Amino acid sequence: MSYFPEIQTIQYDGPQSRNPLAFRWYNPSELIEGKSMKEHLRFSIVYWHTMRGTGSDPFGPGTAIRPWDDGSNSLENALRRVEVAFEIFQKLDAPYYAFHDRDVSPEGGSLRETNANFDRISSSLKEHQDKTGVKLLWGTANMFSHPRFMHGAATTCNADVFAFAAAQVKKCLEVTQMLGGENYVFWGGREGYQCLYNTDMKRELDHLAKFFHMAVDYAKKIGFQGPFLIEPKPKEPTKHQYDSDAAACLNFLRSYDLMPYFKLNLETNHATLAGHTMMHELDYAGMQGALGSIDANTGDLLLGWDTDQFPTDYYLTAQCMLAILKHGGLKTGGVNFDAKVRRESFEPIDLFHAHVGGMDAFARGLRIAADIRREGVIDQFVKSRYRSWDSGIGAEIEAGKQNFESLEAYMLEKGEANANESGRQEMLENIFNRYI
Ligand code: XUL
Ligand code: CO
Repeated sequence: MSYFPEIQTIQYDGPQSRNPLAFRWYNPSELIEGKSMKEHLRFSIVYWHTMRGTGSDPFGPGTAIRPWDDGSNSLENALRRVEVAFEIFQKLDAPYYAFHDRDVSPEGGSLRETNANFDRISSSLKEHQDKTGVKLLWGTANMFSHPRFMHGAATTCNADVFAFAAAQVKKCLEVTQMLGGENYVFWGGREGYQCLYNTDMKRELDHLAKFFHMAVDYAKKIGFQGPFLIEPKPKEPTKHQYDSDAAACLNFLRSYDLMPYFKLNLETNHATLAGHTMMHELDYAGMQGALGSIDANTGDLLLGWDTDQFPTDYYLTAQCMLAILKHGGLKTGGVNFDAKVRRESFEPIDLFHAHVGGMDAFARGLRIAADIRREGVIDQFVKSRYRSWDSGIGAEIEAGKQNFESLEAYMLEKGEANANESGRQEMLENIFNRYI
């Protein structure tokens, strides 16, 4: 049975295509820098927005029409969603998907019942994966929606809630492994604070680290190979999120000896909420060997919250792909569309338009980034800009052969530093434009 009989599997149709449901740039088997576009981009569709998003906002209920969903919490409804989801994944030719435990399976009256629901649904997910070849990019536990997590999950003041969260992650890790998930993600939705007057920050962060070490120990025990990924985000829902940006996450991970087990899952809209560009976050994580995966979306510069829009801007996607290629590409990670259709785009077909556009924008970004790298003009400029470090005094400083006294002697002798050169920002921005 098909839920979208009028939609065929989306095909590559070339840049001249006028078919809104065709790829103009994403040609999965085409080689770029010796690797297929499919392997570079590793597209993934999220269960939460695509299958569970209703279009509700703080001012009104959902608007989305989803004929297959009866709105109930029943297992039958959840199982029907699995069928629909895999038809969407397949028709979009997306190799991966990602979920929170509670997106796919309903919470029961007790943890035991909740876990039984999850077992039932995950065996259906497994069947559908096997049948279609669609794979799980990552799993994660939703430890932010249920009221029990009001004070946090791993950083809660309530030890019992910590225990509940541990049990939940244990189960979700087992299911992720059973489904062949290639990563496991932590986004600390409630791991932060609203007010320091009532918060023991040190204790909360110690507990967060303890929680992650328990996850590492359990992963080792069951043989889960994939990296853990932390997803930085500075605000929403709490006033201060502990995992606020790439630098804060890496500082935390390093302080608590967690660096070997964790990488980052960077999200564009989270980067902008943190006051950074996505390119900055990617480059920062990449230079520390911690670039794991990306949640591909975009914010709205006129709105100060996490709007999770589909990415359509070639500058943005080219910058992302340039940074990703620079750091060796996505290994176990992927381009995961943590993005939702607008409340006004309430018809099922909008889900297809949204993903086709996002996939094509990233494919175009990959092509642009590869063109920029092939000609190497920007790389050469950067290399030349730092050439004073390649020999002479610069090379000696880098090699640790100089100190304050020797540098003072050097400068006293010389009298003045060599002249500066222009940073040529405008020229470089113009050069970037050549490839767009
Ligand atoms: C929240 C967000 C999450 C994570 C997974 O802003 O991005 O959906 O991606 O928990
Ligand atoms: Co996300």
